[in-house]
Amino acid sequence: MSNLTRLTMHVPAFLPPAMGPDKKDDEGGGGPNTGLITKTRPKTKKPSLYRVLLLNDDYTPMEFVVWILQRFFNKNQDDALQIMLHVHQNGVGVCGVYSYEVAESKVTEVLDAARQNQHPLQCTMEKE
Ligand code: TYC
Repeated sequence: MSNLTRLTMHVPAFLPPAMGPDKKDDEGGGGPNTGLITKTRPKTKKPSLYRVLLLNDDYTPMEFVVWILQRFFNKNQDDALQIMLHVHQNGVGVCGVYSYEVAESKVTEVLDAARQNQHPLQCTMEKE
């Protein structure tokens, strides 16, 4: 815990109605001049991100992998070709980085398309 966090922990979230009639509190909540300090920090937790990975195999045609990258990962022809060749040469490569729900959906779409076309292409996700 940071020293700043330790210090601010002792500041109560709500203070008693000690303000004079003409002092402004933060609007919202109970309306103006209720005496309640209603300034809050909205909780804005960033979603965790997940890399969607393509795995190499010996059978899936290169053109199919390039099509997958264009169709599901919005890559242009050049980027798709580069990523496909990277996977072909290194065994694995990143197609994109997404929230959990979107990454999961991309993996499902790729696996469904591969299965429909009888290719053994594998796709998975990992936390960034
Ligand atoms: N290695 C495959 C071939 O030579 C091509 C390929 C590339 C397959 C990327 C899968 O994720 C992959 N036809």
